Amino acid sequence: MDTNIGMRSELSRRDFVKGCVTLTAFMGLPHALVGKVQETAESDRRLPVIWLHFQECTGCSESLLRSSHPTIASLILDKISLDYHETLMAGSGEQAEKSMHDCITANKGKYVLVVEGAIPTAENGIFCKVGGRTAVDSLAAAAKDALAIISIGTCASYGGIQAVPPNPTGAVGVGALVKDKPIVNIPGCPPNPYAFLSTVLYYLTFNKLPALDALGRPKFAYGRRIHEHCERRPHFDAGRFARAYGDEGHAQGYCLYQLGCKGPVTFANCPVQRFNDVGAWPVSIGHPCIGCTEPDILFKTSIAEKVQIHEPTPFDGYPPVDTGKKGKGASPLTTAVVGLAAGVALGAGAMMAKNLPDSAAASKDKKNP
Ligand code: FSX
Ligand code: SF4
Ligand code: F3S
Repeated sequence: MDTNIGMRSELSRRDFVKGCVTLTAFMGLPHALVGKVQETAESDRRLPVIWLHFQECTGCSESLLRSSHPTIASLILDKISLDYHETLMAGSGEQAEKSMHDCITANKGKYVLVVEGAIPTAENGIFCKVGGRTAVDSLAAAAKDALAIISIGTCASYGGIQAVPPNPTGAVGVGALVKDKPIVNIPGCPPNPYAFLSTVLYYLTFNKLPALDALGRPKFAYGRRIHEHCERRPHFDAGRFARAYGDEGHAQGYCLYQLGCKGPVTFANCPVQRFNDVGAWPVSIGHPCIGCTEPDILFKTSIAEKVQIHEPTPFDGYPPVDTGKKGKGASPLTTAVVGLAAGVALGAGAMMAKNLPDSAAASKDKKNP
């Protein structure tokens, strides 16, 4: 199946270079590497991809198809040869099965397996069968000769909604079953498509997978907490909160912490990368982050439940503080504390301390000189 939905040749040179610059920055790479990324984007090399679907809502594929930034999407989709994708391919039945078999045989050790959805393991895996095979068997067969696996979405990464207790189908993520292949998790329900697309481009550019965190997520996309770069953070630090949907604070765009926002404990780049290229992300439209990239939070903690903040992290939008010592700017934490202190000076910080859970308030007090 050909996925050349937007050929590079259709892009102006200017848009092409602009797309390469954006992607280089998105991958957290220095500007000096733009040329290398550009070289990859211009090469004829394409990565064979087999894409399996198990227990899920297909939102991850939907989100990828809706990547509405034509320059960037076309730059990367041009680099993928999507040889098997159960919901997009025109073929079905035996023809589809043959297509997967042919791709595996022709590309042994050279294709990337993308898995979308959780894998049910209870009762010999009978809860999900495709082509007469259980998801457990299909995954094992396609994983065997794969170069690497990308688990797209929280379902494939950690089990997602299917794995919520009591988890009747015994749903698990790919990493619980496949132990002998490199696995990159791209969680989110659904994830930002550019985290997936950039992982593919990173591999094609450097011939290796990007650095991962302890939960198997690319650090370039999941290296920081939402709370560190949320546009409502100055309201948090100043103690201005929405306390009910539709109240004055909500209408004013105040911090959503009191409504259960999980931003302080959720690692993702949503406030920076945003969705659908229209500048929106959950918090910007007034809904608390529900921690959709976190295996122990999504659907396991009530949306309204307030999180404990054990490690207060600074907002990256504050300007550096001049300490008067040459060459030694203040640490980012200091800038956060200064921001917090400003709130206290205005009397708002006291309100915040009163309304935060005890440990959060204590933790902030401890850091506050
Ligand atoms: Fe899961 Fe993908 Fe949530 Fe859906 O298919 S991560 S249910 S939005 O999108 O796997
Ligand atoms: Fe933003 Fe949520 Fe943090 Fe408030 S608690 S600053 S809304 S991430
Ligand atoms: Fe998910 Fe929170 Fe981002 S809910 S989409 S990680 S803002």
